[in-house]
Amino acid sequence: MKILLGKVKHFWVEGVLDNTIRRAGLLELGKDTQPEAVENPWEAVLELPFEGTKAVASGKSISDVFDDVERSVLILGQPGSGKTTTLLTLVRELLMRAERNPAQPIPVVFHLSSWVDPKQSLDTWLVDELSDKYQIPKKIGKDWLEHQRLLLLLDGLDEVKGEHRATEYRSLNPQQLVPALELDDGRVLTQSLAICEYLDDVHPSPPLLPADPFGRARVRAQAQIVACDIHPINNLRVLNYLTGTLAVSDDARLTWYRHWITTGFAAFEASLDAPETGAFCHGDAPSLADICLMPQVFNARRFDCDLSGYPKLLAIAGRCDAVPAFARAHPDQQPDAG
Ligand SMILES: N[C@@H](CCC(=O)N[C@@H](CS)C(=O)NCC(=O)O)C(=O)O
Repeated sequence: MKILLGKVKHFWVEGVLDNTIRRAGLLELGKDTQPEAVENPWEAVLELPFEGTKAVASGKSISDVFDDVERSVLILGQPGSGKTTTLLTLVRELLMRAERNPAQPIPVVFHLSSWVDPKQSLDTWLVDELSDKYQIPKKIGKDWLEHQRLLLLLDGLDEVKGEHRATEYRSLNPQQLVPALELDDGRVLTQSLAICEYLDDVHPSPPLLPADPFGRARVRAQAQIVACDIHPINNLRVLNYLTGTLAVSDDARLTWYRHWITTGFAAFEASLDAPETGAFCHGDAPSLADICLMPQVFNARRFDCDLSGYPKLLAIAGRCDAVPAFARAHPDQQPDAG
């Protein structure tokens, strides 16, 4: 482990980072100093799940920020804006920690540009890189990865081909659609309704479906108005097919979108005119029906659909908005959702 630490330090910190800083220093000669431009050279803003965007306190070290975000961070910026320098500054601080305390994982830098074989999994590529670039025997590299002895720092994400990312995901979901749920044992489930029912089976409290057969069928029917009759025909690939292959205008595409939302919502609103409706779609607790309804209300608002004809549906959406679990699942709180 000490040898690996030395290699990371020698190559990345002394070889790349220190040289970059030296070169930047030379280029700066003869220029005015602008302390405000370098006060936080690596990042000014953090996006945290559940908390949205936050300014980074000035003077805070990147390793402290890294700890604050539970050691999982994606550094974003335009090409040339200093992502690699930021990453390597983090490496330097983490190396110092690992030198002081051998129980700390060793930070290791990998450059994703060499991950070119679409059939190769990320794990296999990491083991190969540890062997090729750091001369760590594959058996040992695999063991360190499995036992989380390494802190993986991946540079060059922009250079990974979309095709490769797609191929990786295809192994999880051959349909190439989200969501896919990978279980702890590696098995994968797809299709959101199937995933929700699975989660309901394994975490029965609070229930997503009522106990009585009629109630279960009613909630499933409401969920399916959205999941089977609105969503599939308004999905991104369908919209792209309309404007791409069929050369439909943007206006016509919007008309299409709004038409299927309002047709579905009219049916949903009618379904709420029933004694089983309570504060939520079925009774007084959220169910699978509310879970399916809410993202569609978000979509409808995003596409400026006129929702004035669906007062019951909107009242329920307002109550869902006040439930913390819905707030946490809101698309604004999902930085990786495109
Ligand atoms: N019936 C599938 C549909 C999945 C689906 O279409 N997901 C959307 C995101 S909500 C997607 O991946 N769209 C990408 C596309 O249309 O290309 C399910 O319920 O899981």
